[in-house]
Amino acid sequence: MLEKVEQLVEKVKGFTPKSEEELNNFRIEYLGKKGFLNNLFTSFKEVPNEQKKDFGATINKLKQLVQDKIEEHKSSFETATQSSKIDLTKNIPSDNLGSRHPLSLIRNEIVEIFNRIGFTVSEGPEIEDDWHNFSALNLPEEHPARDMQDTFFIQTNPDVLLRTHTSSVQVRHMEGNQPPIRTLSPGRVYRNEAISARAHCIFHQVEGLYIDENVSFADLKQALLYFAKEMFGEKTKIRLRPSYFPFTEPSAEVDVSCNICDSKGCNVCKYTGYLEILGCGMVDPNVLENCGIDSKKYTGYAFGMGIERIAMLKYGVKDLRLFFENDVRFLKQFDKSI
Ligand code: 2NL
Repeated sequence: MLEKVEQLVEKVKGFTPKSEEELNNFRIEYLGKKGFLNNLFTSFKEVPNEQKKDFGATINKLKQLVQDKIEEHKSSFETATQSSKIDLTKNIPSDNLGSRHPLSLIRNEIVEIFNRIGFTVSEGPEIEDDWHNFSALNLPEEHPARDMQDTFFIQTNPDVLLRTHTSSVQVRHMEGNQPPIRTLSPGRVYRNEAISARAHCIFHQVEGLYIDENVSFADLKQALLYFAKEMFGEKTKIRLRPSYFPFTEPSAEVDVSCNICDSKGCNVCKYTGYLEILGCGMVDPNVLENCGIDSKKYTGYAFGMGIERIAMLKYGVKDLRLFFENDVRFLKQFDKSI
């Protein structure tokens, strides 16, 4: 009899359930009403008195072992069943996801539009030297943009500054590549300006540059008309006004028809029917020569626009400072894709 109980002890020790069901059967087999332990306790009466002590101790040991076994494996099956209940294909709630910044959305849109006519993005440093930011671009020594008042210089070295436009990236691109060149340089730029609803000391630009043989002002106009229609709608018209930039000749400022009032005049376009969106021109031959490009063989056009300005027009944002405050209630209104 005692031998039989000891055999059961060994059996329990070696038992490892592979499933919850197996563990459950094990529990019933040992601890159930008609299980081994109940039967053993019943037959306890029949055990001779001198063996009762050993017999009792062994049954108790067996019972303890069975309970420990159940306890040990119960928890592992519980966690397994819990994780198998998690639906890994289920969509997670989207409420706490971030959204793309409106300036990034506009930049991406501009980049995509120009990608479609062969422009590719080039990038460059935000900390620049005088050559790439000013001299190569035909900016004369006495030009106000070079003034301490307008440019952030790093420490006291006048040759280390924060770029005031992304033209510096295009200068670098021309220095390293020969035409045909079709490049787009989006990026952050810095100007020492008082912060207001219309100006900020940090803002964002996209500049474009196209250089090849026989590039004309008509090519520029056509590319910008295509851009305006893609960005503001098929019905959009453009208007070019003569202007001046040190790095282009001739130069122009470009307006798009106001699609809020259908060019009839409203407070957004200040009753002019048009909104200014960018500056452009034919690259000055001096700039081409400064960058190692033969100005007798090649001509090119360039343009530059402020991303904040386009975003304000497109989204009807009245104060530019909102783009820099990163208030999620503001930011969440723009990106509907995530
Ligand atoms: C504006 C006007 C402009 C350019 C940028 C450029 C670049 C090179 C050579 C010549 Cl490398 N021009 N860029 C030309 C005309 C206007 O930007 O209002 N930007 C916000």
